[in-house]
Amino acid sequence: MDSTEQRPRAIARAASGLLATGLAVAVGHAVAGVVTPGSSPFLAVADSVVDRAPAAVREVTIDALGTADKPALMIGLAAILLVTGVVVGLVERPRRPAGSAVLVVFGLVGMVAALARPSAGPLWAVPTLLGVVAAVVALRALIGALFPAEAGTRSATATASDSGPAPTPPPAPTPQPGGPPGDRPAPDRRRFLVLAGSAVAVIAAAGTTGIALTRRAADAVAERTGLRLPRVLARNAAAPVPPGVTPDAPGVTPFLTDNAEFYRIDTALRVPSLSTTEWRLRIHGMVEREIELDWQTLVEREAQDRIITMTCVSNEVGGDLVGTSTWTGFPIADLLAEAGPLPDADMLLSTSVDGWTAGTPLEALTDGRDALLAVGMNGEPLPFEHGYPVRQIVPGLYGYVSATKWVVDWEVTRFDQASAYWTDRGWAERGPIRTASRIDRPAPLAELPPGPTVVAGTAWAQRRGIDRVEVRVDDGPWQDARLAEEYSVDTWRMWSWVWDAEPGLHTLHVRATDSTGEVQPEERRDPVPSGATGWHNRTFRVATA
Ligand SMILES: Nc1nc2c(c(=O)[nH]1)N[C@H]1C(S)=C(S)[C@@H](COP(=O)(O)O)O[C@H]1N2
Ligand SMILES: [Mo]
Repeated sequence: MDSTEQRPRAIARAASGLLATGLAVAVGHAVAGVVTPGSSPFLAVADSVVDRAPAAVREVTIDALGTADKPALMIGLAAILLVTGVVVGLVERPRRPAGSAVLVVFGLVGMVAALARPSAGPLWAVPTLLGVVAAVVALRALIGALFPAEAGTRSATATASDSGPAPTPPPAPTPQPGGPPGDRPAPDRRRFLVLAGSAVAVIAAAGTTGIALTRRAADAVAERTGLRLPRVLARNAAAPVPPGVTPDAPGVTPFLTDNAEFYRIDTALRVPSLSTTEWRLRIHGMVEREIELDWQTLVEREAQDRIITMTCVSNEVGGDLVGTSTWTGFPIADLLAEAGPLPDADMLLSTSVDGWTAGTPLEALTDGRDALLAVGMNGEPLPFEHGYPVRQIVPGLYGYVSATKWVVDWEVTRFDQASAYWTDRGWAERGPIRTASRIDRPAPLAELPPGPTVVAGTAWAQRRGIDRVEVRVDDGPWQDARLAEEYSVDTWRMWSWVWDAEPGLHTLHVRATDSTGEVQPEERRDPVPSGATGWHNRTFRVATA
């Protein structure tokens, strides 16, 4: 039995691989719980399998397994991980980190899956990255304890005695499966057991933390999936969108922005998981009556659909922090009226469940515009990133002074008594949206054939509306672009212009005029403190005929 005393048993090596793989999953899951639950490598891979499975396969599995298809998928993935863990442990050697390489490859798969999720950002790579780092460190340490001579972790009693080619100095024994054990040192059992015990402890701690942190989010996801938006009566529907709101040319920006394409701006490192059952809105401060709304008392009111273009104050000239959506919600003016703001109040300080605040002029919320406490976006419950379950939408004001997502508190107050998140950081107290225009096609640096080319884009001046868009080639005269139909003064207005492109390098400029007759100023100013100004331009090379 000498040989089994001396050589690390396969079971110990397999256990090392399993522990390392377990660490990758547990640490990844726990970090994801902190960053954002969907970024858990395990969940991300499961979700992408579900998304990518051909519809037929999906239906067959759902038929065969009923509603258990998701658990079945999880069990399948867990089985793959178990087998992988065993293999990882069996192939790893101190001098030949093949098992570590397998872990890295699996990590890459997890990372790609996480980054490819619809709402992913760069942070979504972090959980997998940390999980794999933890796994490789643990695997190297465990296997090092099992092969102390190779790992060079022991004194040199046996390092020089092995035969065979020794590619790198100092010479060390080369493992020879099936060959005689030789006199390599025994596995360092104590060290191995201590390491394995620590790994088990970390897996247990990280696993339970990860599950606890992601469960809330998973519950909210399940709730959102099953949620029905309040019904909108015909009299509260949005005016239909006529086809004329977009120019009749391929590749133009759509009038309505898909939820997945809609820009996202917030300070939340972790998207809040707030359920409708937890949600409350307290209305207090300078009011006649304090009110507390919950989901039920909110949605029993008459809901409206409104199409509104939102814009971020940080949008650079030509930038894409702007989008148009059909919002389902409840008039903020009515809710405020129930509380009865006192006559000298002039600000609504709204607070998000994550502590972010916005200060909105009460006037903008009560002057008859479609300021909404919104629960739906393009016919769906709000996506989590866009404020599930409840947010504000106020036409004509930049998001930082109006569009509080995950909103839970309204304090009626005064501008001389309160300030909000971005105004505390130097941005303007009031944030009316500036007139802006943008060239969207052709794409930047496009190579164009000479002759007629459709140039197209969008322009916005919420609350005022766009009356004119002009285009200029190089230093030529300003020429009127063709305006698409206006949907409302609160939405962007598309434009197009047919350019008889001549060979050479050309720069196109665009500028808009709002309905008050004010032309966009040429002067370039930064977004800080109250929104960028200046004319957008694009340069194209037109080929010779
Ligand atoms: N809770 C919270 N709400 C917020 C923000 C935020 O950081 N936190 N950012 C605001 C800003 S600056 C903008 S432009 C809009 C963007 O909304 P969107 O991400 O749904 O496009 O949300 C606003 N609401
Ligand atoms: Mo913003």
